[in-house]
Amino acid sequence: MAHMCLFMAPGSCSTAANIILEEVEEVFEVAVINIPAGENRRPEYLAINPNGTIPSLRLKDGSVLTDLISIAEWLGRNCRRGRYWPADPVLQDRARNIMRHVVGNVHGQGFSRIFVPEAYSYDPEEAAQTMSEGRRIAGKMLSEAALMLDPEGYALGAFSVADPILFYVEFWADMTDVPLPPRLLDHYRLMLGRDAVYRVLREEGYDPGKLGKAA
Ligand SMILES: N[C@@H](CCC(=O)N[C@@H](CS)C(=O)NCC(=O)O)C(=O)O
Repeated sequence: MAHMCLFMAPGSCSTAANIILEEVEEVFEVAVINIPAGENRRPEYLAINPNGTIPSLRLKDGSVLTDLISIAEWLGRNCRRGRYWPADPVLQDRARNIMRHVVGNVHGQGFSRIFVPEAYSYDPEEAAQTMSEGRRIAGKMLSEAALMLDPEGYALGAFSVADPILFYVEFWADMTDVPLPPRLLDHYRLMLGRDAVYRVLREEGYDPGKLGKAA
């Protein structure tokens, strides 16, 4: 049977899916999609994921998951006997709320404005203003995220798939000098200490030793 295949771009939100696949110890293939070159809008990729977004995860049976949160939850539930997806419905609810807040608000409202200001205005002169608005929103949404976590350690106490989801926006904050609230800086550093995170960052072209320094 074929291995799973992750369609990804280094340093993008697919880093979270890459980390989860490593954490659950799945053997998987990687297909790099070059977003600046428009590969995500080519017919070959749209046939895999009609949204043209990454990540996508092709499962062993050939079916494809096209949404980061679905990918995280599916891997958490179905790999390593579900050890990284909580059994308690209240914790599942918290995990989904954290993941939705990260993807929809921290990323979708904040970092998207920083990384793709042109998606918000056709006027190039407005780009700087859009990016600065993105930094403000990302900071506010990160502060809200901090309140959703357990007081210390991983987001839900024990490690779960919600943690790599939180990690990718903490990583982006580090890369763009958006200050992290203390609770998230602690979480980010905890994640940087995990072997799977170290391996994925190296594979994606980053030096983990240089990360997590900002106070
Ligand atoms: N709702 C999607 C959004 C993922 C997303 O925004 N991915 C970005 C990269 S971080 C992307 O594919 N951007 C290219 C585009 O939207 O054209 C998900 O959660 O999987």
